[in-house]
Amino acid sequence: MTTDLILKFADAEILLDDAAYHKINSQDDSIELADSLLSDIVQKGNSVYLLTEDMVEEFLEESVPRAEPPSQSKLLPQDFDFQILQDTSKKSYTNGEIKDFSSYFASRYHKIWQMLSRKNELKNVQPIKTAQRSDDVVEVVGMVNDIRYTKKNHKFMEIEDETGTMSLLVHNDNHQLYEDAERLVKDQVVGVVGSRKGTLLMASQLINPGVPRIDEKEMDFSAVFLSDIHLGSSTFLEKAFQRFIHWMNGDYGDEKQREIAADVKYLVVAGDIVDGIGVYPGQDKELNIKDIYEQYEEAARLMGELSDVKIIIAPGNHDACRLAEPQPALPEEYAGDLYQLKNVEFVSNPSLVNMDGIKTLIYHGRSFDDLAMTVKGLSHQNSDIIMKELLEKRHLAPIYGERTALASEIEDHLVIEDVPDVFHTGHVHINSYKKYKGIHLINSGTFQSQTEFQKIYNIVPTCAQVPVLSRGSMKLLKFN
Ligand code: D5M
Ligand code: FE
Ligand code: ZN
Repeated sequence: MTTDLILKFADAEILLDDAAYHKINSQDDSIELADSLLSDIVQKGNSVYLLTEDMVEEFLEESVPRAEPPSQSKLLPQDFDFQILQDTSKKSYTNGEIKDFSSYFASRYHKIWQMLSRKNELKNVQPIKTAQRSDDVVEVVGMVNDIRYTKKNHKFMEIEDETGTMSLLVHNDNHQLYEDAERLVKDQVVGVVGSRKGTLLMASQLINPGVPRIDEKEMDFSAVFLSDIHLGSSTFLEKAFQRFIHWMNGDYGDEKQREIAADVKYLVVAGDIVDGIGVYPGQDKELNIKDIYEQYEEAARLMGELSDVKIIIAPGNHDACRLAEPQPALPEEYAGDLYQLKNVEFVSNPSLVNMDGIKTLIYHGRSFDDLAMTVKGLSHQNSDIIMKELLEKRHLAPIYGERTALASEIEDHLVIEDVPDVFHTGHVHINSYKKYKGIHLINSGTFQSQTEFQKIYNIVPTCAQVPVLSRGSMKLLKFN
């Protein structure tokens, strides 16, 4: 045995000093250790001729399998079929300056024109300038400009394309059409069939790009949806959130709930992870954590307890991000500790991700404020109807220049180009769910109780209720 060891090293022309020899010899598996030591030396290309005890110790330390750090997932990386399909974080070329205005709108127009021109009703679509000279029935695609009512309460608006503008009249006798027209908003791109009377177009059909009915996908896992955690706020429901974390880890809930937890593979967070600072006047008084870095440190501490799920985080209007949409992913500068977690993916708002075949469109939902204000019948309480409307319009924030700051990029990234399986939003702090044409429309509510601001606006949040898409069916888990 002893000679075997010395011979092994002698063969490799390496001398062992006494201490090193004793160190190796004292190990249970001294021969195997000698072999791996020698192959390590060869592998590293070291020209070692004298092996000391220090070197043996160093090798032993290196080769001891380390305890897995908690953030490393039990699931191997290859167990996740995850891709970020659309992310604008690195595609933002402008600082939102006015000179890019025209290319931004041209991009919006052309993307939606592409979708509309494939419709049967718009087979003979013409540029507005040509339509102005055509007889009788015309088909055009225009951006809605100016919406008004005539004295007799007909709807009157202007539509525009790159070639010209046209006035559009929707008669209130035509109830269905009038209802459709009531859902039109400024800056949206719409298809119109109508008959031309001079410079006026009498609409007979208004056509949205819409979405086709999609087939439901097989799902052998669960995905959890969160938003509006508002960490750092004095109204953040910490105890409820702890219960949620415990449930995720299999330590909370009845048997059925724990079964669901065991299936969870993805956790998607659609913005407002923290309450932020200086988001509204007097916010200071409503903050428990008044430092933005500390707010994200706390987020990392809580998220860090989740080990075997992939966490996808998009920002919201309270996060430390550019406010104008598309919002790039959370900057590492602010959320450094979250970036240390190996199982977190950072995406822009909006973004599209693939989670094992389930295409998920993530959007915080700032534009809901504008739509709720503008369109009759839309409100914060029924964001599912707003989501349906946005899908029909194929745009996440059609109204330009209201509360939703939009960056005038060269390209309009808020057009919904791909039809998702899941459309996940937040912002309104009120849960909603609807399945529309096979698409799961999810609003994931909040972990923040009613704020002073919300009291004034009579917004009553639904708190600590977490939607889980469990093997294709929706479950709402309550932690309050
Ligand atoms: O939004 C929290 C809640 O407040 C949510 O229901 C939307 C609503 N909200 C936020 N800003 C406005 C404005 N400007 N008008 C009307 N309603 C609003 P959060 O993003 O968490 O502050
Ligand atoms: Fe929020
Ligand atoms: Zn928000």
